[in-house]
Amino acid sequence: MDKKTVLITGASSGFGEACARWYAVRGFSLILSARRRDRLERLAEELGVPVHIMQLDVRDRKAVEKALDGIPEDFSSVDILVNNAGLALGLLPAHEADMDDWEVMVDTNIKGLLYMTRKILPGMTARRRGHIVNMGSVAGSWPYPGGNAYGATKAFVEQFSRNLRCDVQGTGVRVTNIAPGMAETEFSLVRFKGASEKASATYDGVKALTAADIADIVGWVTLQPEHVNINHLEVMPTQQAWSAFAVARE
Ligand code: NDP
Ligand code: 8X3
Repeated sequence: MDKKTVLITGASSGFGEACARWYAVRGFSLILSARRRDRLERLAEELGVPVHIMQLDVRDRKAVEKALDGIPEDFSSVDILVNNAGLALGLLPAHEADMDDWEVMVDTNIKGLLYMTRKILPGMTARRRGHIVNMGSVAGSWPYPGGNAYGATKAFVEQFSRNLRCDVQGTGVRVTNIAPGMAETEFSLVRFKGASEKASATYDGVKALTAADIADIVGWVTLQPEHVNINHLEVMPTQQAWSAFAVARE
């Protein structure tokens, strides 16, 4: 197999950073993107493989297009796109939720993922190879109180991934939706807007998934033989499962 190039969004933390480490150990060239350039630079220094940094807010369509048009020649054939940048904001019921939070989630988890995909995909179909890994969530399939807009953005990611597969069928391009459950990263710190005690309480008494667990899965999915497409992969900590229907009794 030729040396490949992986573009990872949200590489400054959590799953994205762990994916960068996973691919670097295996000698891949990396394009790492996030808003926090300092973190990307520190990570790049550690990795020991060619890295192109793109400081980018995925919500900014023009910035995404400019950054992707400006990828240096050595990195320009993206073999794997890990559409990972994303977030949840808040856990309030829909009738109390903050509209600004909803907009940020839609703009990041849905529109940002669309901007990246639409720019990268034509190169993949032209080369007749490539793999798009979208970071969904269990929240995209399973409802929970306060999951409202966040879960809906991840349901979008799941269905968009399936629809993408239909469109690229016959081109050799693969598409996978990864749907993790509870994983301890900066996710809850972001969701609870810096309230660190509340964030860490999310994981009390649970051996949650780690970012490295998810990176192993993303890496494994993309290193399958080219005739194998994993469509959807859901993973939870062993201690997490679904719950019964809730009934509001009189
Ligand atoms: P982290 O908060 O640790 O990482 C999120 C990453 O997304 C950061 O690198 C952040 O970088 C980046 N990001 C957020 N907003 C933007 C933006 N507007 N533009 C560019 N980059 C952005 O969380 P996780 O690693 O846990 O989350 C990664 C993905 O996994 C998300 O899509 C999340 O929804 C999903 N997920 C997480 C689960 C969990 O329990 N942890 C479970 C299921 C799915 P920066 O702030 O520097 O821009
Ligand atoms: C993150 C997992 O259960 O907090 O997508 O929504 S959950």
